[in-house]
Order: sequence, then C-alpha cells, then structure tokens
Amino acid sequence: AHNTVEKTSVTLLGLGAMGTALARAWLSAGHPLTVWNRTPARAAALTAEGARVADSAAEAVAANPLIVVCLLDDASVEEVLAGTDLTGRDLVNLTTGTPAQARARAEWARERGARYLDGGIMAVPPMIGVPEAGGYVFYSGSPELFERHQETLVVPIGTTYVGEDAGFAALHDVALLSAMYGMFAGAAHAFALIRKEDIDPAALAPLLADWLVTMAPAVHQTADQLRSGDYTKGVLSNLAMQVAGTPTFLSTAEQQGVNPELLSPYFELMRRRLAEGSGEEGLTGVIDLLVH
Ligand code: FVH
Repeated sequence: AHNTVEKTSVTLLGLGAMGTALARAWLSAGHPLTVWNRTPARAAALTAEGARVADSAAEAVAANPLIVVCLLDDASVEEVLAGTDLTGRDLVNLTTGTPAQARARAEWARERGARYLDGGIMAVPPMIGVPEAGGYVFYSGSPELFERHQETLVVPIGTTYVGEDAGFAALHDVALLSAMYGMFAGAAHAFALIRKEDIDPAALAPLLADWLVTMAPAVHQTADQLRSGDYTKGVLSNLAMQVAGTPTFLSTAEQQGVNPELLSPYFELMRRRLAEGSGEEGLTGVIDLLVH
C-alpha cells in the first residue's frame, strides 16, 4: 500500500557534519527539505538527494514553518538568523550551548514571534539515522512545539523531552557529558598505572568496561539519598573506610610513576566531607561541597 500521509516539510540551517547527517535522514524518510549553509558547496552536495537549496538563510526560513538550526555555536545562530523573519515560525535549535544561552535564545525567538525548542544532541554524526546506536536528543522549551513536531524530530534520532525551561536540554547535555569526562579521566588513570608494565592495554580494556558498567547503577542510590536527604541510606562502603583506602591509591600511583592529579581533587573532597563528621555516609556528601 502507498503511504499517503504527507511528511512535514523541514528547513535546516547548517550543514556541518551533524547537519548533513540530519539532512540525509529526513531526505531518505521522504520529508521535503530546504537547506542553507554558509559555504554553499555543502548544500549543493545534497541536491542530488532531493534537497531544495535556498540562496539565503532568509529564503530558507520563509520556505517552511518548521526551522531547524544546527550550527557551530550560539554566536553563529545569532549571525545566521539575524536577517530572517521568524514571525510564526517553529524554531528548533540543535546547536550546542549553555543553559543561559538557550534561555536567552528562547526569549529572543519569542520577541520575534517564534516558538522555541532547544535541543542537546547526545550522539555523534554516524549515530544519526541508526536507532540501534542508542543516541537521542534532549529537548526543552515549548511543549506544544515538541508535541506538534515530535514525529518529524524523531526521524533522524530519538527524542527525550526534559521540560518547559528552555535551558534544561543544554543542562542535561552538559551534565551527562561531564559525567562522561569523569569516567574517561578514571580510565586514563587506570591505563597510566599499567603503562610501563607487561600488561596488554587490550586485556585491561574489557575489564575496565565491565567494571564501569557494574558500578554505574550506583547513581540510583545517589539520587535516592539526594531526594531523601539521608546520605547514610543503604551505604555499604562508608566514607571513613574509603578515605582510609586513599593512601593505597596514591602510593600505587607513585610506585607506578603516575601523576595522581586526576584522582587527588576527588580524594581531597572526600577528606573534607569526612572532616565534617560524615564518616557514616557514602560519597553523596561530596556533591554538597561542589555546590556554591
Ligand atoms: N559532531 C559532533 O560529534 C557533535 C556531537 C554532539 C553535538 N555537536 C554539536 O552540533 C553542532 C553542529 O556540529 P557539527 O558537527 O555539524 O559542526 P561542524 O561540522 O563544525 O559544522 C558547523 C556548522 O556551522 C556553520 N557555521 C559556523 N560558523 C558560522 C557562522 N559564523 N555563520 C554561518 N554558519 C556558520 C558551518 O558552516 P560552514 O563552515 O560549512 O560554512 C557548519 O555548517 C555544534 O553545536 C556541535 O557542538 C556535534
């Protein structure tokens, strides 16, 4: 049977690595697509795949009610949209930025008569159009806009709406990526410890990956403790015991000729929390030391 449902037309501004991947996903799903890019050659490459190329950002914005921007940074969004008429448009901004930039951009769009959704992409370009890769985009801002376009937005990659505050998508994006860097930092220290030994890094890697996966659910206990305010709830390895173990980590690093600078700041926070008399807690109290 022929699919007679009309697909939503999309305007996409920005055809870098991510924008191009998004464009291809919408085109191959049959969505009429108008594109514009500062460097025209990148847009021209998509005409063979069915994209309509606008001569200017203003022309692209005039072409469709749904406008998606995927540019380098907030400054480039300002520059590209400056000469366009956003009245009545649904603006979806997939450009990475801070929560404050997203909130200001939402207000900026509202003043220009547009509805606004901000997006934080939790994926790299090869994950676009590949649902089994597990990537998704955090969205926040206008709930009506999200509901209206969810079917179109989900075509390239999964969607997770995190609230009406336009800054929340960026906040979730940065929170998850910050945790990722913490994980990478720990793994870097682990590889450094074995660097000069007769241990194959490829043998350590699966052990590390499995261990990190085993430990990851600890975040649920952290959340539970933060919600209840009881940081001793369910604690198996208390802070006093963990702080007592830190010299072993520092001595091992020294013996292996490894600079402990990635671990030491965390150990210092653990020591400070213990000094406040929180020996029966786990590690959740460290969070309160971080928040000004
Ligand atoms: N690629 C990735 O792995 C990450 C994954 C997570 C999300 N990020 C963010 O997505 C935004 C776009 O990233 P991208 O990978 O497409 O970035 P580039 O390939 O560098 O393309 C940048 C596009 O922005 C255009 N552009 C830059 N400055 C301006 C400007 N002043 N005026 C107009 N356009 C501008 C650029 O145009 P051109 O260089 O081709 O002319 C590209 O279209 C980004 O926020 C990531 O943080 C990606």
